Amino acid sequence: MSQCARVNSSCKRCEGELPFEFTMAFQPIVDLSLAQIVAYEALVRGIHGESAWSVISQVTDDLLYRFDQTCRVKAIEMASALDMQTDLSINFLPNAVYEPEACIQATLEVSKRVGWPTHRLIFEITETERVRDRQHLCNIIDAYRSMGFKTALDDFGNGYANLDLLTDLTPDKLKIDRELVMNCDSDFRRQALLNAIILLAQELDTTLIAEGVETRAEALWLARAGIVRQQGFYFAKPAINSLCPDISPLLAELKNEVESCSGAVNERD
Ligand SMILES: [Ca+2]
Repeated sequence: MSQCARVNSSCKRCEGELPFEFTMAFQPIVDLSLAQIVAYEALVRGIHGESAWSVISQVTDDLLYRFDQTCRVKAIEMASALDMQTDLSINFLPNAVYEPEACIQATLEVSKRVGWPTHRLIFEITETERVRDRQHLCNIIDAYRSMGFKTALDDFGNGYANLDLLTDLTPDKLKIDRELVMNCDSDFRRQALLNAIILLAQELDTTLIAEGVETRAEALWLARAGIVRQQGFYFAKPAINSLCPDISPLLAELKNEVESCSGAVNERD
């Protein structure tokens, strides 16, 4: 698993042209306690705005490493060109990394070239259900942390339980899947689960991010429960090769609404 194909500083697994083109869209992650955008997630898209799937379906096993590397480089180059001032969150497939130290070289090189500080990079660990070698994943996370990157566990609570990964891993952030977020303002079962996850995150000292927030009611319930970092269509859709329009009035309004409600609760106490 750990044999790197890098020979004389080039890697035959991950270097070379891909036989298809793609671009990146960026979707903001907001913090409602700050009323600010704190990060953008880079999402793969076709060059004419086609879905992520239309691109990813062309990635054969042979191209996996090259594709993963190209995504990182493209995301950092584009974020820099757009003058993004926040963190940048990049999805990564643990199975596309052989040797963390070697496979990160292209990322480090492009970060240096465009002047993107490594502490402003977050790697979202996706498709954890396909990770067969748990130790390999732990090694990647440890190596990334020692290099100054932040890590997030993606799609938490969806389908394959990745709850058990937390026995071995401590990511900086947990991204709660839309599956748990939808209708959280009115669904008491989801509220019970989310409240349990909030306690878990406090114990493990990890930051929660709710994904797939689509309504104001969901955003407010989550923020009042303590999940102030959120992402979803309610705030902004992913924008191809651009940052989202100014949403600061919306964020300020939500912050006020959350705070006025907490004040009311405190007064009752
Ligand atoms: Ca993600």
